[in-house]
Amino acid sequence: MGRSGPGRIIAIAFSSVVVGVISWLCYLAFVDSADTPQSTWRPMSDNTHNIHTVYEIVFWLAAIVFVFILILTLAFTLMFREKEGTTAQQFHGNSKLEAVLLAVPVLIVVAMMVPSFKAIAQNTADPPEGALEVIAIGHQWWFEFQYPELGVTTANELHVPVGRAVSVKLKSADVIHSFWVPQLVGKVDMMPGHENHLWFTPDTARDDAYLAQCAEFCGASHANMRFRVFVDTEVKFDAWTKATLADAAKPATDIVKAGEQQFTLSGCVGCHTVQGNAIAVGKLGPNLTHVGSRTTIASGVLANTPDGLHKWLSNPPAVKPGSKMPNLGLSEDQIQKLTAYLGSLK
Ligand code: HEC
Ligand SMILES: [Cu+2]
Repeated sequence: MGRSGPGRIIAIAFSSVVVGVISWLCYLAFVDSADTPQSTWRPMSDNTHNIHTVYEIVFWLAAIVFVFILILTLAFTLMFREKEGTTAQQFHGNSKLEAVLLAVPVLIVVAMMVPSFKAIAQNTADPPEGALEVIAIGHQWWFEFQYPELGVTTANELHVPVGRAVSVKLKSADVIHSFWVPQLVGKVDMMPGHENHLWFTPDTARDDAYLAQCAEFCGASHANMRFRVFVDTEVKFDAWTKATLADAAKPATDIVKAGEQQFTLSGCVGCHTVQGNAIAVGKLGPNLTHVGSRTTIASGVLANTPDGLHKWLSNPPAVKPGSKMPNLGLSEDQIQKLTAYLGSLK
């Protein structure tokens, strides 16, 4: 049998210190990651608060079990190791211990189950009256957003007002995608031929976007399928809605005018809609009516700058493998004109 008295105390103390150091290092790594833009430890809506409450309970219960089991494993290894004069022995039949070993895990499971069921009920309940309706459609590899109530269609950047519930219908134009905004809501699959739903009420308006992405493998550029959610003040959201409903800006300079012509000549109009341009009614790619007012292009992969546009137009599949926008073999001159035109579409 194992050693007694001081030997045991030393073994337990030593194990506690070792496990304490390991846990502390884990904790430091965790604290470091908690403030990253997609960290679920910073919930910013009712939906993610509900999820986070469960997550925290499970996390800390698991942390206690982790530390406790690790200390015992290490301490017992030291205490009951074979030494000269001692031999290992088995014992069995300790009803009290067995009862405890059964009761504790059951209590832990119940402690996780009750809040889980509550959160599931809250997050899958019907959205509140007066929620803003949005239809989100997953495409390989970008997101389309329609607001039926406002008559707005846009892509890759979702604007919502703070404090109002947003009810999202999820669809797909091709394969299965998944809608995930770690700090606001998710994740729920976007299925072809089947409509899913989710809703959330963002609680904090801010200028920085909430980063989001497809969370279901959907092909070559799945990792390049991101989107951004802007939670605006009511005033800002109304201004955005108004600006987005308006037709595209009319060309004001020669190069922009040349760009608009190039947009037709290069066949861009067949895949892209530009509201106010009677022949630009394509639906295969994102609506470009106000592309100039988005912060990024190609579903969050490039900054929306002349450089970014240049890179995209030079060779889309080089930026996003498998891109459904082909390399159109544009000349430098054509790219310059198109970049000026797209930049003017505020
Ligand atoms: C065959 C259809 C097709 C044609 C033709 C086409 N595009 Fe696209 N375009 C797409 C698709 C699809 C995307 C989305 C790609 C992605 O993000 O994966 C896209 C994305 C874009 C974007 C980024 C939009 C955003 O909000 O992220 C711009 C800008 C753009 N196209 C401009 C053009 C221009 C300019 C032309 C003409 C020279 C053109 N496209 C021709 C299909 C097309
Ligand atoms: Cu995906």
